[in-house]
Amino acid sequence: MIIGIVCYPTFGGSGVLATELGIELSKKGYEIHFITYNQPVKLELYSNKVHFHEVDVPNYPLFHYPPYELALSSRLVEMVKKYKIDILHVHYAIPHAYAALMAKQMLKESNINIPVVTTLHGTDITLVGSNPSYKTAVEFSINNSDYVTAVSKSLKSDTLSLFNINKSIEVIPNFVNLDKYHRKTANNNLLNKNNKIITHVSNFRKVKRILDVLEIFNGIQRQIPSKLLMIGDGPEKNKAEKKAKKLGIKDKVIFFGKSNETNKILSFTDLFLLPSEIESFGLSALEAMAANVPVISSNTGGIPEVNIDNFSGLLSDIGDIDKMINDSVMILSDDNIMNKFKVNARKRAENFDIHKIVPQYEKVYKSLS
Ligand code: GMT
Repeated sequence: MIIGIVCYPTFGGSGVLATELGIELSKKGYEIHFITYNQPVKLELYSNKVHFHEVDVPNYPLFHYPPYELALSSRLVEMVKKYKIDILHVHYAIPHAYAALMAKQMLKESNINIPVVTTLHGTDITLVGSNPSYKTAVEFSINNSDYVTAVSKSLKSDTLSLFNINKSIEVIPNFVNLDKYHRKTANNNLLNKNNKIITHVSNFRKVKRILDVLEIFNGIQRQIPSKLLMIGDGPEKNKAEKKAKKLGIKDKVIFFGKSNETNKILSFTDLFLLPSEIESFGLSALEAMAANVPVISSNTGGIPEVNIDNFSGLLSDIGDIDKMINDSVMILSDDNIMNKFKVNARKRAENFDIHKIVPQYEKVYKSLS
């Protein structure tokens, strides 16, 4: 089967997930065509089963906003015809599902009926998608896709309550490739072995509550020698750097920027922080758990479907910084407790093993072909 995958080519969870999905499908014999504006960051074109086709968006002085969805839908039509693509799987509704449906319409003129699978990831529904400027188009795109999946029960329920949906939505949770995550035995040169390592990974957007991450770490480091590793980049990074300075913990916080090697950083991490306001799933928490790292998170959206309270980590109300500090210190200060959480975190992550979840997508493709 030949599958076209449309996603954001960035470090965001939906792009990472779509890329890992394509790579895994190619290993299983599918021919995969990624169609997007840049080569996805996690994509290595090492196999003749994986292809990347760039979407070029020519600019023109008249355009205040270059029309990406127009260029994408045209490119999709061209690629479906050229490579005889059987199915388009689009990740993140805006504008991918809309562009794929336009391509589907155009292809009908050539008597090609291409099924469109849309996977909803999170803010395409909860934040951006439900904005009145986009809502009608997003609702149309969901209702007219041939198959719709959501990455958590919580996201499915948000979709049904925010939009007028007449389509069934299947929950297919995100997955992790457990083989990529191992504990590192040797100490990293960067870090003094007496320090506990606390890590946060995100796109540093407001919903991630980055300032809470720093407040929580501040509380931890007062009681336990530790360092905070901040992985990622985004609009709140400047504020976060200023906050670290203001709290007097600048020398204990390392901003790494975007990294393709989070698995290596997680391999020597002791605790992961994810105090988000909104989170449909929390792929970064799952990746931490795969590396035996307990997760201190907020109890919001799909997080409790991933991080089980008092098992793989501890959950708190959004913004309950004091509880998150106390929970972190409780885990970090007792080796027995820490080891129990570490083992449980990996055990919990095994439920989301790539080899268990990808067959669920294959079943969807087969039902449409
Ligand atoms: O909104 C984002 O933070 C980015 C977005 C993405 O597309 O990368 O993340 C969403 O999708 C991820 C993959 O399914 C989920 O793990 C994240 O929880 C979700 N983010 C939010 O809901 C805020």
